[in-house]
Amino acid sequence: MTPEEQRLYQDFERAGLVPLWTVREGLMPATPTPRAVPHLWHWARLHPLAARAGGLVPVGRGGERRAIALANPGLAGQPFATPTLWAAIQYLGPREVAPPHRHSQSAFRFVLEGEGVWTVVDGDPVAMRRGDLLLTPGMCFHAHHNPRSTPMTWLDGLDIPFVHHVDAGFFEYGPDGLDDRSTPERSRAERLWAHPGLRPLGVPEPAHSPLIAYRWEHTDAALTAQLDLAAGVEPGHAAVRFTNPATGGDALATIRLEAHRFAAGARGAPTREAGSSVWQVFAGSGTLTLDGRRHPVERGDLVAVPSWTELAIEAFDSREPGEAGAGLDLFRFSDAPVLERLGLARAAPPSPHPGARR
Ligand code: GTQ
Ligand code: FE2
Repeated sequence: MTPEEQRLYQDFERAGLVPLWTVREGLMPATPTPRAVPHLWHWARLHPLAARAGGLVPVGRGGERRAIALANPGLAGQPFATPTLWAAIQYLGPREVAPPHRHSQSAFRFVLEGEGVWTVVDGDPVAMRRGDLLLTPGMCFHAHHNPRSTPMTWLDGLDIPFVHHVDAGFFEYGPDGLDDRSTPERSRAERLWAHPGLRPLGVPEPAHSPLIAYRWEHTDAALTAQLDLAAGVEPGHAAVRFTNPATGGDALATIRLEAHRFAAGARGAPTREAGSSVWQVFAGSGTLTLDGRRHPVERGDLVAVPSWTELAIEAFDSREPGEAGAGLDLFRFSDAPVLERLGLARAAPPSPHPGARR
C-alpha cells in the first residue's frame, strides 16, 4: 500500500467509514455462511442438570424462570441455539410458581414428558401434558404454577435472539401473586377455539392465535391419518404445521411450529433452507444427518440446524419400550415466518448426491 492509500484507509476509519471492497465477500457470500454450527444436545445430559438446578436455584423475581438455554458453540457463548431462536429446558419443582410477567418476545412450551403444571396465559390457566404445545404470544401476561408434589420439565422456545438483534425487546412484571391458581382440564381458549372448522361468533377479533393449547391427541391423530393415507410430505413422512385457527397462518408471528412423523425405516430426502431451526425428538429413534455428519438421536434430543445446512432424517426400525409406535416423531421450530415476511425464504432442491459430503 502506498503512503497515500494508507492515509486514505486511516481517514476512512477516523470518519467512521468502511469501504465495501474490504468486506464484500464476508458480508455478501454467494450462499449463507452461518457462524452457528450444527449441534446436538442429549436430553439424557440436559435433564439431570435441570433437576440439579431445581435443588439449588430458587425461581422468582429478577431471574423469573429456572430456564437453562442451549448455547450454540458457534455463537461465542451467547445463550442462543441459532442466531434467531432461543431453546431452553425449564424446570418447576413441587408447588413452585414462576411469577407473572410479559414481554415482546413470543414463546411456546413443548412437553416431552410429565404433566401437572398450568401455564396461565392472560388469565387463562392451561394444563401442560406430554406432547402438548402451548403458546405465549408476545405481550401476553404469563406465569407457570405447579400445584403437585412432582417436578416438571419442558422445552421453551422463544424469538429472544431475533428480538435482541433488532433491539425490539420490552419486558414488564405482572402483579405479584398469581390471581388464578385453578387447575381446569380445559382452558377457556380451547373451549372457544378447539372445535375443528368452527369459529366462535361474538368474540373479539383475536390479535394473535386464540388457541394457546395444541393437544397431542390431535397432533397424533393428524400424523397417523396422513401416514395411513400415504398423503404426507414424502413416502413414510407425515408433517403438520401448528396454525392460528382464526387466520390459517403460523401460530406465532415469528416462530414456525411443526410436528413430523417418519415411519419405521423411512428415510427423508435431504433438505436445505435459508433460516435456522431446532428439532426435538419426541418419540422413537433414528438419525439426523447435518452436512454429511450423521447423529444418532433418541427421545428428547435437541438439534440446532443453522441456515443452509443440509439435513436428512432417517427413522430406525425399532420399537422402544413404552413408545407409541415404531419410527420417529419430531417437533420442529424455525424462524421461517420472519424470513417469509421479509422475502428472504429460500430452499434448495434435494441434493443429487445425498450422503457424506465432508
Ligand atoms: O417461561 O416465561 O425460557 O420469559 C425464557 C424467557 C422462558 C417464560 C424462557 C421466559 C420464559
Ligand atoms: Fe416469559
